[in-house]
Amino acid sequence: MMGTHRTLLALLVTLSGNVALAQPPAEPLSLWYRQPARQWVEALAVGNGRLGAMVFGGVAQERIQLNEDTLWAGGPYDPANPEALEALPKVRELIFAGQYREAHNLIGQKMMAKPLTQMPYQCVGDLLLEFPDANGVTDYRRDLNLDTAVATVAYMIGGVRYTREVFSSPVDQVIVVRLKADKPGKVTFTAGMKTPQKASVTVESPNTLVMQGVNGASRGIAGALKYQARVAIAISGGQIVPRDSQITVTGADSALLLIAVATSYKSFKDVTGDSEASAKDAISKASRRSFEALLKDHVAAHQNLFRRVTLDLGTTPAAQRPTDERIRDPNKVNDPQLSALYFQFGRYLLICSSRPGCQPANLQGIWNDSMNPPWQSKYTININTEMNYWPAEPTNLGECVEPLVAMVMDLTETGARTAKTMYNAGGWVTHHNTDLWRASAPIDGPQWGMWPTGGAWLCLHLWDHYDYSRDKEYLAKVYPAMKGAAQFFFDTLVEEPKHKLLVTCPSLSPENGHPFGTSVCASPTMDVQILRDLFTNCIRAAEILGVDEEFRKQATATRERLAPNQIGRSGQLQEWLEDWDMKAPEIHHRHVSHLYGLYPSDQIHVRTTPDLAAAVRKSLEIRGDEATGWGIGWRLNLWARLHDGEHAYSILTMLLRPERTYPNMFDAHPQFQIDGNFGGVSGIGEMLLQSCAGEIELLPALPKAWPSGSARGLRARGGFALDIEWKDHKLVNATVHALVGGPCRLRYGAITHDPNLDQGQIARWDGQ
Ligand code: FUC
Repeated sequence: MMGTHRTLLALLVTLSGNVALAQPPAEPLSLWYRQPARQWVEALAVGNGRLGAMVFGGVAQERIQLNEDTLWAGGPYDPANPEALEALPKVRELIFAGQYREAHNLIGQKMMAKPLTQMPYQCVGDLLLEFPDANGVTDYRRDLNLDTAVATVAYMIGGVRYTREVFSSPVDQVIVVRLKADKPGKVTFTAGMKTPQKASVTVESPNTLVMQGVNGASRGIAGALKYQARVAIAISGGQIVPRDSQITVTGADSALLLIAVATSYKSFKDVTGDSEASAKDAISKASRRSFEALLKDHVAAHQNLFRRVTLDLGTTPAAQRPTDERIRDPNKVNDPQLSALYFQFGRYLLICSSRPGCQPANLQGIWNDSMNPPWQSKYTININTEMNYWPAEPTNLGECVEPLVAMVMDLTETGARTAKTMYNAGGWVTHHNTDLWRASAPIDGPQWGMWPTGGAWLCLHLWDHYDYSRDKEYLAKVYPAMKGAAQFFFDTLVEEPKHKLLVTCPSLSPENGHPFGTSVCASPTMDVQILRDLFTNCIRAAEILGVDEEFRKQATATRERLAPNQIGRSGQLQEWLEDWDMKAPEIHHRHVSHLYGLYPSDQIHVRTTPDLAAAVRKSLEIRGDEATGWGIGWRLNLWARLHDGEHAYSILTMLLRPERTYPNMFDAHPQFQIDGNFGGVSGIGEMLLQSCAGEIELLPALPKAWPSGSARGLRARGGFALDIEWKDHKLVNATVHALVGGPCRLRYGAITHDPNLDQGQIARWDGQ
């Protein structure tokens, strides 16, 4: 610790003397800094979807904080409360009688999950490298190259240039750290590990650190996972000496560290994996390969996804400055490249936290240094998990949705148990959160948890993946999950006495209290909108697959009996069945659930339903712009869908200020929550291209701040890829690539163009 402070001081003294300031990296899509990270939200994130690391870049001590995406607390469990079923009719009766608080209390007593909170996502621990030679540093720079997904630390001491490179390889399933110096025999360090887990650290002679342990219990659920982390060190030149639980390298020319981590998790119901064998296997395979070979495959795998989209919003001299200074600068109007960097950083984060075969990106993606992170860093599916995946299809990262789809498949199983236990219903249900163990019962308390529509919302992502790819084989695989979600609502929607509508009951408008002392109610607007999408997409899917005529009829008939979207007395879109909005206690609430109809859905649209779109605008004005990171992210997408580029842009600048973006570009809820990053990416995308309401609209919300630019490789529904280019605020060229072929309607302002393209065909249009 003292060492770190001394180094920092020496570094600052050197820098203030203005000697040898590091230059910006050659790759413009880089995050970079002239000092090491002092706190976690300054460290740089690498990841391969499963293995994550935060690189601090200290000179006396490097801290590489490690994560593995299945290291959560607890073990397989089923928290659904069997008392719920008996309480359900009474709860409904109380709600229909307007006795909301009484209904809330009964739900609290009888219907909530046991335990009341789900399991936390936890950290593996740290790899610590201590460097004895740390004084007189010049030219310090650390950076994260988004194009190669490599974090680099470089500095000079006494005429020697030291370099550290770190990446997490999706190909070799190891984190790779290479230390080198530009003079022979200069690499000297001691490696050790530490962890807050129940684990031991030993050395397997001569060159491997081994941490092995078990995950923790949480809220009465015993830990059921074993895990192992291994760090194998290979050197060229010099000496390697193991002692106790550390390994010292002296006088080497370079050192290569391979880090493997594995747990015994196989699935939400199977924890019989062999963590030691998996970790050993990854190390032994990667050890046979050179650094160059590991790097080459890693970069190729990353670029295969990352390079599909380029975005140019213009560049000013501000882009030359270190990333933390740019975020701190309140005058963002002259830094359009920062928005492009934020966009590409978000795509980078999705690639690094959600690759096929891994767990979906949780509230912190895969990056977490705590045993009990905020909201347990779970999957909060009343907005946050969905927001994580908003940019996936439009920014050409469809593969990254695979872990989410796999999680939904798991939830059809656990959620079927919850549907049966709590509601005696068929199909499956998930409430507002889930975790590694796919728990699906209502948690935390009635005002947050008593919301049955989480699984139905996730089904929108199942459909969207088809709609962007038009892959029928995939659709056939996910269709039963969509149908099961609909089945649950066929069985649980009840007739509301006043208007004879079919309603969800009990439910709530996510987390927002109405004027009667709780959020618990019947048929909040968001539920209706989600169910309308679910039924519509089920009907479309069944038609495409040519199946289930009866089911289609039932979905159509049920959809017709749902409540309509309603405009309230203040001209706003009503959040509830009744016009309660202006009397709700938190009028500026961060959630804007009832605006789901405009985004992510398109059942409300400025062209097809202008009155409802105007009501959404009114609701947004009443709600206000200020919110948590993801709250701002959602507002950004909504203002883009309202085609108000200036308002969308002003919201984007709110997201990019230091209150909502940490120095390492992680979103600040605060604390760190990754959804804001992803909401920001999709929002920037929505400003430039919208694929909804049957059209592909070009530059629908282009702000004055981006007069000229281009975006290549964006995707639209129907299997189209698009390149667009604009100059002096006007579209100059749009190129459409038909990946599957079919009709396509392009729109630029009031002008439309309807090319009918064969598969593989390319069409150009200048918007005239
Ligand atoms: C919901 C939000 C909170 C937070 C949490 C993870 O409960 O209301 O703001 O994002 O999820």
